[in-house]
Amino acid sequence: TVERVEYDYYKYHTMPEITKWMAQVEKDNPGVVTIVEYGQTYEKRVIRLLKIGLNTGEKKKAIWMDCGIHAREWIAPAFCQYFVRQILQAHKTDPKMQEMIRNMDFYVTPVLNMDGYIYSWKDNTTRLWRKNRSPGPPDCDSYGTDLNRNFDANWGTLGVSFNCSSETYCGSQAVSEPEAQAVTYFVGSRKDDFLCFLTIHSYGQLLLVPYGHPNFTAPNYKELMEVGLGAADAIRSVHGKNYTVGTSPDVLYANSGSSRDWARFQGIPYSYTFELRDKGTFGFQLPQDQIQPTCEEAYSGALHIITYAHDK
Ligand code: ING
Ligand code: ZN
Repeated sequence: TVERVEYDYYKYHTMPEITKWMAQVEKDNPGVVTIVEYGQTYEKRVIRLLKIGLNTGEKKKAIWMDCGIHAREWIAPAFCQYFVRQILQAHKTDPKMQEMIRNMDFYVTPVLNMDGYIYSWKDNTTRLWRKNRSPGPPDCDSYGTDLNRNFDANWGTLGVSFNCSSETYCGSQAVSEPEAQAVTYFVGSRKDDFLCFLTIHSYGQLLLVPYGHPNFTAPNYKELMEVGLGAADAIRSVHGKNYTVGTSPDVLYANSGSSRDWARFQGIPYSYTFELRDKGTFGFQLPQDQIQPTCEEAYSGALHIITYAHDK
């Protein structure tokens, strides 16, 4: 027998380590976890998610979670991995999680922007890379499109740049980027199944609801706020951290082309952006000793939203 080393969920992991971890999770949980390949990055890496759910033969509802759409936000992939471990652990003992995993499939992408994530691990000068790694228009001397400005939701209107070297470059057209295409096709082709669309970022300690464009209001805006405020209460109860809930124009500034807005426009009712710790002390370079508390509180917030959506 081979002795197995425990995976350390309270460290940041490289892309090869995360890919290996995904394969191990699938192997360790037959009948519950399946790896699904649903696209390719610009640099031709296969984009994978973990599908967590029991095959009951019935039509099931679904939960979406993606992490690492922005390369430098390392706490986000760490959270997706923690989230997967927690729901699998809870599934063994907790009747409520057993019920939810019977009724719903959880689709979790630990790292959506794999090219950017790998680039952010390259050296000290690339650690704060945000965008993907596509080369942009022919006359561009920089790289990368902001994937969270590239979705087909009021694309190219507010809080974006058309300068290809900008951090918020929205791309040459809506959904020009293969990573945004992968999410658009996968979720779009099953949009009636999805109850929740949770997209995980850092930093700022925010829970953002649709829409990023001030001319649009979600039909269930009041409910999104109430559920979001409940999630913020749940988060606060774990380690006392305050998360602010609202639309991005209300909380900070307007933006367009986000995956959260796109998902709500598709009819997915509970669509949220999580901005995890902190509020700027360490920013994107959150120390590893904050991974555990950050994940614990965010788990409690995510579960609040997911449980509400399931029970409704
Ligand atoms: N923030 C998100 C971004 O795409 C956002 C969400 C938008 C926050 C607008 C506030 C205002 O920019 C990060 N950190 O990526
Ligand atoms: Zn982000």
